[in-house]
Amino acid sequence: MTRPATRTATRTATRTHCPYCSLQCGMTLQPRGRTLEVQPWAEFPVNEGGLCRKGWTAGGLRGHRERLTSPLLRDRATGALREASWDEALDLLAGRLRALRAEHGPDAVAVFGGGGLTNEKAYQLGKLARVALGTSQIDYNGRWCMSSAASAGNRALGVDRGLPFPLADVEGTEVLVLVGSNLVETMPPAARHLDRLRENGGRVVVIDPRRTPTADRADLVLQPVPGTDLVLALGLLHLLDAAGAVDTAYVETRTTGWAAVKAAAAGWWPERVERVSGVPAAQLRELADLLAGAEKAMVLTARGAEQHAQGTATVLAWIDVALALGLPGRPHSGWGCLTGQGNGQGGREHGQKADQLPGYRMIDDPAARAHVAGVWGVEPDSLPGPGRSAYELLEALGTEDGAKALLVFGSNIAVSAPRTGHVVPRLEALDLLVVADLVMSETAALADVVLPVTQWAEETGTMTNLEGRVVLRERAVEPPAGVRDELALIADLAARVGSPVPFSTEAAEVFAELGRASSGGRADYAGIDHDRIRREEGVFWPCPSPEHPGTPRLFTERFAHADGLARFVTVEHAGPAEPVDDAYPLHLTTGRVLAQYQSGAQTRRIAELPDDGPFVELHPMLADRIGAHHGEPVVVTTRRGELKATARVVDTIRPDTVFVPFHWVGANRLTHDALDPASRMPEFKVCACAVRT
Ligand SMILES: Nc1nc2c(c(=O)[nH]1)N[C@H]1C(S)=C(S)[C@@H](COP(=O)(O)OP(=O)(O)OC[C@H]3O[C@@H](n4cnc5c(=O)[nH]c(N)nc54)[C@H](O)[C@@H]3O)O[C@H]1N2
Ligand SMILES: Nc1nc2c(c(=O)[nH]1)N[C@H]1C(S)=C(S)[C@@H](COP(=O)(O)OP(=O)(O)OC[C@H]3O[C@@H](n4cnc5c(=O)[nH]c(N)nc54)[C@H](O)[C@@H]3O)O[C@H]1N2
Ligand code: SF4
Ligand SMILES: [Mo]
Repeated sequence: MTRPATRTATRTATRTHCPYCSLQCGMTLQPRGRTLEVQPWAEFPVNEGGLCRKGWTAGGLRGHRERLTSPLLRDRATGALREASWDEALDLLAGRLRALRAEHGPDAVAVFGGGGLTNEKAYQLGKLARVALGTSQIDYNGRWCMSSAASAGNRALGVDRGLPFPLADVEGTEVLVLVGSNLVETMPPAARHLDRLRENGGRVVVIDPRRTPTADRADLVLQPVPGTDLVLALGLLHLLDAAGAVDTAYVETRTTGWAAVKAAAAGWWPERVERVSGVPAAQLRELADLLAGAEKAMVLTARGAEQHAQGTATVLAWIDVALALGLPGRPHSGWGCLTGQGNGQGGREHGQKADQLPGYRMIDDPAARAHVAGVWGVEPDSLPGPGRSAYELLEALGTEDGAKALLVFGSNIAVSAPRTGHVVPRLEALDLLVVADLVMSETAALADVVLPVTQWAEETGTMTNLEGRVVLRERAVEPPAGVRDELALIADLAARVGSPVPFSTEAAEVFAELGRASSGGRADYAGIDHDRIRREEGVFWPCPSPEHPGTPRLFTERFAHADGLARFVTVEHAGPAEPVDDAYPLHLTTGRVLAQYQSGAQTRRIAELPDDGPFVELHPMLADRIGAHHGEPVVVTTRRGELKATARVVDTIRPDTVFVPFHWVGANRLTHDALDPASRMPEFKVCACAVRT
């Protein structure tokens, strides 16, 4: 037998991918005693051996003293968590789940998943909910991530895949517009592609209320008031149309709906855009000129534009810009979304989302139900219908018609959910909270049952990166004693709650089943298997058969709607759900810093990563007005709560806006829970606040 291509010369070194973000940087792991040494994997095309600080230090959770290594049960008498055997924990858990289901019906049990889980885990979790528990109540943290881009992509282009081209394609474009992305800090190795784009003579444009390290690499920086990106897009459409820069041949042959968008954009002349967005009309004209003069251009949106109550509309407006210029499907051109979590893409395709079955099939579609039920070996009628979106699911917990038990796999809700002051009491109101995690996250600390599971280097599974490239994470080391493989845990739990069908525990087998379930669906993985990924270093979906080469680039001939045409969608600006006023005169926005990941559950435990939060970024003019000093505490308040944090006085932020990273407990006590009507995305990126010393 030939040695698999992904093995390196050293027998114990394993080629795999980073445990964190959607870039899924290739890396090589070398076990060293109790830790894991991370080494480059130079040939992997997305990062070419480069990693960010989080990637280089990712081995630190291996053998970490805070790693969970025994199931824990909450002792009713003392209220404290105590160690238990796996059998005791799972027996108790299954017994209580069965009892709750018998008393209140199957929807009494809810499941909350994560975009960091492998495709195999995400698929099994959806099956656990729909088949073993029979509940409709499942959703996941990806709803808070790229759901607005997903709903906009589906609506306009007929499919939802983060990037419709390999990331390296950006190097060949002439103008790259980043709308609400701080790529240099959130996907640092991707910065090499920006640098090459500029070396090739291309321009980078960054739209962000803060002048970020990404903006430092840009040729043009627009700093809008948070929540006004939609208006910028309408203003651009206005200018492009007036300049005769609309690609009429493309619009006529490949799209529908332009006339209505053109009419709507007519009302958004640059000075009106400036009044709403704060972006000088001259800057908008400069951007319009850049785009009008380019053959090839790309618009990439990220959370800054998407995490709004108008997130879907905002992305649609930017897709309108891309379509007007005839970009999607053209080489080195188009619109894409920079997805976030390691498996943000695959995690939403295979059944964790409240309204979806594997393969990106809709759960209310009878043909989709029949197909997936066939693969699962159950009756289509036995499958529940659509459930609630992430925030709505949490908001209903413990209420009359909400779930009484919640199983959390791969999310630290107590920190990362919007309006945690409202969500944490919902978690506390549950009869039963179960958390599977690697560490005692803030959510696990609230649980009645804590289940310690394997992490990335201790298990095999696939991830789908931001490009739609399915990659393989290989098991590199044995898990610590006491920790359970998560696929085995899900299978065991399914059996104990009386699943009518068995669950496989082998990742390759689960992936093959996922392939069958996805076959013929929008995200078709049927032609992909673990060995093929090893040989080809990633395969792009859709890939319907083993002979199919995979699809690195979408839309070259047609869009994914039945008629092959893209849809212009007319949208109107409504503004943030909570406008500023005299009591709360500032815009609060939230986001990330380079050295921390998400709720911080993992990265705050890595000693080499700076843990210097929480902090509040504010402009010197604002600091002067309220008497705040750099490095000293300030208090941020909103109608929902307050946070005391260290002031960082920086002239890179708008004077009317403050920024708080959400990696530390408390940021989300402040955030608003307004949801986008289509995607159910919470408005993480803007609400009204006040700051005092
Ligand atoms: N270091 C690090 N990297 C990560 C993560 C992490 O936690 N830490 N998480 C990963 C995940 S899950 C995700 S989703 C991605 C997110 O990646 P990004 O979207 O790049 O990250 P954010 O910091 O959330 O937001 C990006 C920028 O949006 C800006 N912004 C705020 N409000 C607005 C607005 O109204 N309009 C515009 N145009 N911009 C606005 C913020 O100032 C911020 O600089 O990062 C991934 N990579
Ligand atoms: N204010 C504000 N809030 C936000 C955002 C924002 O920009 N601003 N962004 C939102 C976005 S984009 C996202 S993606 C969410 C993310 O927020 P969370 O869902 O809280 O993300 P993580 O901190 O990555 O949580 C993952 C948890 O799962 C554990 N874990 C890791 N791997 C595994 C595994 O394989 N199995 C199991 N069972 N557990 C595992 C980790 O230890 C950690 O406790 O936050 C959202 N919240
Ligand atoms: S950019 Fe993302 S995938 Fe790459 S090393 Fe950093 S966290 Fe890991
Ligand atoms: Mo995310």
